Amino acid sequence: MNFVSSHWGTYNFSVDKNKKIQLDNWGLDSSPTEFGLGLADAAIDNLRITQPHVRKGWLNNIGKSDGKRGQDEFIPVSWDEAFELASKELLKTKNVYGNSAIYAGSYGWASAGRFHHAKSQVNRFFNLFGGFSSSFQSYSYAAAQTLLPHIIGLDLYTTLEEHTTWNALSEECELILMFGGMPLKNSKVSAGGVGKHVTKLGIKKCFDKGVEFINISPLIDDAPKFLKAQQVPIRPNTDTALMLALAHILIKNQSYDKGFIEKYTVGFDSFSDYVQGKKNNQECSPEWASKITNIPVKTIYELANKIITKKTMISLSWSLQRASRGEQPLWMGITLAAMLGQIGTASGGFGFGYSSVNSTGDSFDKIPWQSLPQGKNKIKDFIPVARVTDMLENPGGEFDYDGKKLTYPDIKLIYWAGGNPFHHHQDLNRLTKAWQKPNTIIVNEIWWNSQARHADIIFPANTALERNDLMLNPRDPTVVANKKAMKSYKNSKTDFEIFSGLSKKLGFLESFTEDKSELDWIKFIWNNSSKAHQKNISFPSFEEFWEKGYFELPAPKIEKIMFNDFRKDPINFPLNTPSGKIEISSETISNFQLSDCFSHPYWFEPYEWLGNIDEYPLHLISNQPTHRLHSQLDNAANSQNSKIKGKEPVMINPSDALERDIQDGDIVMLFNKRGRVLAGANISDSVMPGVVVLSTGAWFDPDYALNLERHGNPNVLTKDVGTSSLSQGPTCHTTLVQVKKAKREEIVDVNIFKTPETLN
Ligand SMILES: Nc1nc2c(c(=O)[nH]1)N[C@H]1C(S)=C(S)[C@@H](COP(=O)(O)OP(=O)(O)OC[C@H]3O[C@@H](n4cnc5c(=O)[nH]c(N)nc54)[C@H](O)[C@@H]3O)O[C@H]1N2
Ligand SMILES: Nc1nc2c(c(=O)[nH]1)N[C@H]1C(S)=C(S)[C@@H](COP(=O)(O)OP(=O)(O)OC[C@H]3O[C@@H](n4cnc5c(=O)[nH]c(N)nc54)[C@H](O)[C@@H]3O)O[C@H]1N2
Ligand SMILES: [Mo]
Repeated sequence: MNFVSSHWGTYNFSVDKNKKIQLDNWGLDSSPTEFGLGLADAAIDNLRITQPHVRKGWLNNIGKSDGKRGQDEFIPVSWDEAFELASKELLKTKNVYGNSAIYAGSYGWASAGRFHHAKSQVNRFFNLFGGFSSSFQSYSYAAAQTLLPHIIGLDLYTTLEEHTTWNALSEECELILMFGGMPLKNSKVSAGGVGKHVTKLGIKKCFDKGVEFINISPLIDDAPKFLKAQQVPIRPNTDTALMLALAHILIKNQSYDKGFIEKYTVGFDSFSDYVQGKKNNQECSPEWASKITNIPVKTIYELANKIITKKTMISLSWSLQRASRGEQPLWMGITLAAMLGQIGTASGGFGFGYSSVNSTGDSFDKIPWQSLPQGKNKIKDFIPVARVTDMLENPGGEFDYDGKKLTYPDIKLIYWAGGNPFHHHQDLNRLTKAWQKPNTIIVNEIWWNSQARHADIIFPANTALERNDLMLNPRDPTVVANKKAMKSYKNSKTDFEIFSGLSKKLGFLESFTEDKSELDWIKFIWNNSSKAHQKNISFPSFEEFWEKGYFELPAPKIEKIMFNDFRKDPINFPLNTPSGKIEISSETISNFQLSDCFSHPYWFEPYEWLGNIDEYPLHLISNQPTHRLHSQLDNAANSQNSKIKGKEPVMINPSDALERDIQDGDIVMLFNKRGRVLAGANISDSVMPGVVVLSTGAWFDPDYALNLERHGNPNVLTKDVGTSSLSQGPTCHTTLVQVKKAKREEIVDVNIFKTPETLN
């Protein structure tokens, strides 16, 4: 069978009589992702970059910044010319400033596929070139990545892989308290690819077996409708206060699990003193929390009563920690789960990211598959990934990270492949200014999105339809043979071919390719993976696998229960924390002496929130989009059909709309001191009053002269400041805005979907 695999699912492809690629849902996937079918059209649309391009201003003044990135014209050049220009700049930067002046952190999801994974290709190329300044952590869960090792002794990825499965939960759990919900739209994707979508089945199984769900979220849609979940609207970014009040009730009633706390945790007493207001602080009473969260005191008591009487799972969505002091809700959620005493059983405990992606809660044995060998980076400079603007603005500047003082490298050249900072980064008006500083910016990109339009040299990359690859996601039990459906569109190339061309110019082609073709590499990855695991799994030969198109790993023999060993035997299976236990208070973090993350969970006021409003009275949630993956496929049918008069929809509560004389379908302007954005009004009481939802991922479409974003990209409005000096994660979910109906003369058409004119 012919398959193409992607982060959003696996599809069959065929070629119709006009030689057009047709994608169809895979019959074995019970919840396929509709928007993925749009890749067939997007792969041949007029926004594809058809050959290498160089920015005019840069070419006139090679290797110098002229402040015109994002507002200049492009000149098409041959591959040889583009390789020549790029390799000369790479060499010059290396020789004059050293490899640390090259930033190839290149964050982003790119495409599924183990071999063509763009970041692996970037790493392999730059490690052979002598190294690069890199990025560390993810936009998704940076605060968790730093915090979890301190408090539960597991890194983030292991934590996710260890999650108690839906199957196990459905048997024993009675109540799931969903902080941030379990939006099914988010379970459509998983980094590295999806075989079968299982989250909906998993949640449904729990529901069918009688598990009760409560949705604590500003947005009703965060809970699948069939759950009929109780809705508890909460002011964004105040979950920690609610959980502290629940802890307060448990402490006052003496109804927390003292045996569990004593045996499996450290530092409870100090935390308990804080909750009771014995640390020169306000008591974290339900009345106190009600004022912060806007949840009635009565509801808080009812919630406490439920979690005391039922076997409860505290489920936290990843979104909670992409916010100011994002470490706290996670730490507090784990603390609350510890007080309920079910960690290590299938009755409850805590979950982090059930339904944030497809894989969490799935039943699979993790297999550490072979990846593309990438070598070692000799350059030690790195940044926490979301500190990219700070780095560009402040070369040589000092910053805090996980108890250390580090220094920003001085970046002269940026290379990016497979990510879109003009989608993912906060405060884009700040980024676009800082982006002018380096001498040269090179990107491999597929479409004429803002990422391409803000570069100096553009190498046109191709899509998953144009390559052979292997979908080999360690967190998905299906392995897929991604077969090439069409030849490279116009003059585009694979990232592997692009880096091969560059390494040839730079004299290390042989080390880069090892004389292996695309298919040789795929066989190498398959053969090494299957050889390493043949003791436990009987693999078909590569040829059989390739012919059939997929391979399903055997179902695991036991259902995973997170921390089950630790619970059964904490002496022989201690956690990898200094105490060997769950750290409700962490001496390590306390010793860092930070002003924005203390020794135990703590309520910090966010830098912007509904409890303290001035000019901008609405909280903006820029959640993950339903109809695309971030900015990917925004140019395809599903996402385009969801627009309102060409703009990204913003969800507004009827009372907020009425106050502003906004009708459904109006073009509105969202603004704050960081920027102005046009969007289309979608009036709905799914969202609570005081909150607006503008999903992330509309292609950034700035009108620089008007200081206006024409399309609906929320990152013009978000603030670019770290979660805390501990993790330095992104805080996109902490943003206040004002919204008004746009005047006729303020409405400007979207321009980003028009093919730019290039200078021939
Ligand atoms: N406001 C706000 N901002 C957010 C978030 C939020 O919740 N709110 N979420 C954040 C999160 S969690 C994340 S993970 C980030 C995601 O941010 P990104 O991962 O950067 O977003 P994508 O749109 O997936 O960008 C991938 C880019 O790679 C290109 N591409 C795809 N395949 C290939 C390939 O094979 N080769 C090459 N060379 N290019 C390819 C695509 O065209 C696209 O431009 O966004 C973050 N930003
Ligand atoms: N279809 C689709 N699915 C995706 C993605 C995509 O682009 N498209 N992106 C993927 C990626 S990279 C990631 S990291 C995951 C992210 O997964 P999440 O972080 O879980 O996703 P979000 O959509 O940002 O947030 C989920 C919900 O949390 C609620 N929320 C936000 N802030 C708060 C708060 O302070 N308190 C409470 N209680 N609720 C809050 C919002 O209403 C929001 O709808 O999604 C993945 N799934
Ligand atoms: Mo993410």
